[in-house]
Amino acid sequence: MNATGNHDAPNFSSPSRSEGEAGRGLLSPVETLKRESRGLRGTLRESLEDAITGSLRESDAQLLKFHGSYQQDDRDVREERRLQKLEPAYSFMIRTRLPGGVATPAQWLALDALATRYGNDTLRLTTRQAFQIHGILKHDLKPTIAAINQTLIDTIAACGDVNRNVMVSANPVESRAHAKVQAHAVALSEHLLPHTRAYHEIWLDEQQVVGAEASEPIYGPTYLPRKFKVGFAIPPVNDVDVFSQDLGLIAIIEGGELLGYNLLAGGGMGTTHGDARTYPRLADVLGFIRADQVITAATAVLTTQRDHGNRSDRKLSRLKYTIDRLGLDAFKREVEARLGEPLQPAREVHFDHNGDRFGWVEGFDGRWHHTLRIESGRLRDTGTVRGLSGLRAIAAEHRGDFRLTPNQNLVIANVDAADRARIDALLADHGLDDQLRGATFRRFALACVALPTCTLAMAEAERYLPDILDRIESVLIQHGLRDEPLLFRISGCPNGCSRPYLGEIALVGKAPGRYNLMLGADFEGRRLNRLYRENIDEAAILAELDMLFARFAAERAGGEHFGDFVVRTGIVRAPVAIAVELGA
Ligand code: SRM
Ligand code: SF4
Repeated sequence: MNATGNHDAPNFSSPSRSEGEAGRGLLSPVETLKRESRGLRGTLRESLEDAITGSLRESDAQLLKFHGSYQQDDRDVREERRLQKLEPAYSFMIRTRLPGGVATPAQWLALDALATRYGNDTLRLTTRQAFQIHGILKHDLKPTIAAINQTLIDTIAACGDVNRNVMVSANPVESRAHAKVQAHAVALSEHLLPHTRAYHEIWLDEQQVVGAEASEPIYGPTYLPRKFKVGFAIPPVNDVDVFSQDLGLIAIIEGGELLGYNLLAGGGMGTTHGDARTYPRLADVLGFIRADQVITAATAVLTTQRDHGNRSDRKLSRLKYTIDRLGLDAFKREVEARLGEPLQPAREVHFDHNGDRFGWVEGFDGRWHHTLRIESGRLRDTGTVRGLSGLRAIAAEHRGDFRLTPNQNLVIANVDAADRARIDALLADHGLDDQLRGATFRRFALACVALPTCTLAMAEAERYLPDILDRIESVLIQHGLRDEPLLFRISGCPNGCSRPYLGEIALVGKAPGRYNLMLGADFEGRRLNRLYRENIDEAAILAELDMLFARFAAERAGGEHFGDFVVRTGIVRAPVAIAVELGA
């Protein structure tokens, strides 16, 4: 074993040259790993059976992601354990695949039971409408994944260089077309699943069929160069932040009928501090497709990225960089060639906001939907707020379903009018009836997981959110801005899991207690923010916000949003807006 307690493993930081990738230089080591993994099997079985360590071989930890799980360790005790010459306190996070975030009460109850039995007594709702369970020990991974599958949810391709969880606008309130969009998302998610049976063999004890290793009709032997994300938006709500997706589809609905979608490509948030080659980017509008073209058009975009994406430098391998390298016109021509016909001109659309709408709303069919604010998407029982128990009690009686929102909140959906009072009572019993208290900006706040589980975190996010919200709230109140809707997002590193570059105010972790302060996105998810102050601590953040809120309160024009204000007044340089006016 090496110093971290892992088995001796290939060195994943040094690239190797491989055949068949002419013109792209050295292949990243992950490419070789995928190619040689025998359809994502690797030596995962052997790694799981090794009782000497709580970790997996490094190569298997990489492959595990394609099966929907990450190896992590408790970073709070990492140093202490190192001094004691103990291996890190390893555990695993499991992420579900859950297109559109729709789950039945039975599925909710099963996941809750697993989080309590094998996990850390919390359920985490993610920014991509999935569940995460943290803190699973190696020997419990297989029973947990098997049990998730028994609920008819799986974790295939929830992580890894494949299509990830497909997002859909969460609230089925206004539109009859919502169900059709949701069905498209499910169909696309299924269509883009890897074909390997590795998952079924390793976690569900399916017998391996001889010769079944090789065939991946869509992905090929090395899958995608990097993760690939799809989101379906239903205007006027841009809750999925459609411009941040590798592939965005904006539903075009007329007279209640779904006509098709505007097709977008090339969004992405992740950056690396100090590496100017990396940047957040908004997706470009490619054109309009008919509803019956969803699968072919999405496959055309995905396979263009498969064949043209950068496979040597993983920092530059997302679709956004491929488009910028090829040029948008060339990229679009390639997609059209694969689609077999030209894209039609994009249709005009309008978005109002990219947040959630809270409380009860009646849907078009007379059923009711209650959107519940869940801070950072973390459900746990603490003191008077018993989120896990409360939702368990509701799931035990609920006859509709649940919808996880892209903003880490939860819709208790499809409730009969007669059942509303009972749900309200259960929410109150568990301290969940007061989640919208305080200044308005609190309800829009997003925080990524960060410490202690995220291996990449440079600073706190989720655990810091309650404190920083309290402090920013005091400053807002001093300036009479208590009721100001304002998008605040925080992430523990520049990877951007809370989509911070679309926050009107965002903190991006640099080091413990230090953040980059970003300003100037809009309220609809159509404009990126800009760096305003680099690497500052809490005192400096609050001092800056104090000064900015004072100016905003005094100088704002009409009902102007804060993000628009800082751009109009030149406090930050005008960020890159959505360049193409949709439909123009
Ligand atoms: Fe993320 C990696 C958590 C949404 C960009 N993300 C991670 C990992 C797995 C860290 C790791 O690689 O070891 C984090 C696990 C933390 C933990 O302990 O749970 C992690 N990402 C999350 C979640 C749970 C954040 C949350 O608070 O909800 C979200 C899970 C989504 C899901 O259900 O699938 C999550 N991640 C996002 C988003 C937002 C989105 O997709 O809408 C982004 C920005 C959009 C994008 O991809 O451009 C995002 N995560 C990243 C990146 C940067 C990718 C890049 O292009 O550079 C990484 C690091 C990487 O891939 O190397 C990353
Ligand atoms: Fe971890 Fe960084 Fe993502 Fe936060 S933004 S969850 S710190 S990878």
